[in-house]
Amino acid sequence: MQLHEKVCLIVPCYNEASRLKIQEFLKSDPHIFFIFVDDGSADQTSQVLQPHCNGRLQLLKLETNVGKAEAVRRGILHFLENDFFSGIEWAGFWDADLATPLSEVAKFLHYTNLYPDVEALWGSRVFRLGSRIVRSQKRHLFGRLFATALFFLFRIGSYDTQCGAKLFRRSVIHKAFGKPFISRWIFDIEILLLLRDHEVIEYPVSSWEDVAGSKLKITHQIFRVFTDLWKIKRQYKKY
Ligand SMILES: Nc1nc2c(ncn2[C@@H]2O[C@H](COP(=O)(O)OP(=O)(O)OP(=O)(O)O)[C@@H](O)[C@H]2O)c(=O)[nH]1
Ligand SMILES: [Mg+2]
Repeated sequence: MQLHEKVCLIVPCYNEASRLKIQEFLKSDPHIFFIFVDDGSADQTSQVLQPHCNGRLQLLKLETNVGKAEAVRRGILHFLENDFFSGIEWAGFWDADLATPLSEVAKFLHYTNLYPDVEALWGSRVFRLGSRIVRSQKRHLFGRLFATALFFLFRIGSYDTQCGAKLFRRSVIHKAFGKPFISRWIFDIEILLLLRDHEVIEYPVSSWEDVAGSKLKITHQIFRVFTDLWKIKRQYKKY
């Protein structure tokens, strides 16, 4: 499937030098633009990216590590503030490991034919006939428990809030990304709460594969996730 309009993807990168499949980005549909955000990596991430970043691929280098949420937000603000991207209607974020392949971008946008007023397209890892989702049982189970908890806590009826592939229409970007997030990893929930009155559609990705080298150890982050949930619940009361 081919793309018929331009889209800009923010790719947060933290110590991704050995995982970045730079050729995949280079050979992707020319309608896709990339802003790689090197989030204070201690490895060669910037050196790997730099030689390729001049037009369609760009590099934003942060001196210190600020976490995925803030790195994505800085990349999105760069998109909004830079005239180079002014003709692009859709922007979003995409995990650097390409667990969601770039061939999915066109399929995401194809959804706008079904939902012409949609303002955010939310990748979702649904096991279904016709999809290929390769994910560990532990992570799948954690995801189901998490989604259930979110429904009870916030009445959010999303199947999967945490897939690292999401697109937003320019009109909602400021509302979603204008202010720093409270949480480091589960900022996706904050976005859903901020966009509660907007049309957000879950797109069940047709391909997703867990890529080795994850920086997120669920067992290490679980306490952080719970405290962030509590902070979000308190802060976003009015939503
Ligand atoms: N900016 C920033 N990005 C990070 C950090 N840790 C991870 N990332 C990026 O966040 C994205 C997702 O990280 P992964 O390590 O692939 O996370 P994961 O455990 O695979 O998560 P799932 O794909 O949801 O299972 C990648 O693009 C990482 O480079 C961090 O501390 N800061
Ligand atoms: Mg990953």
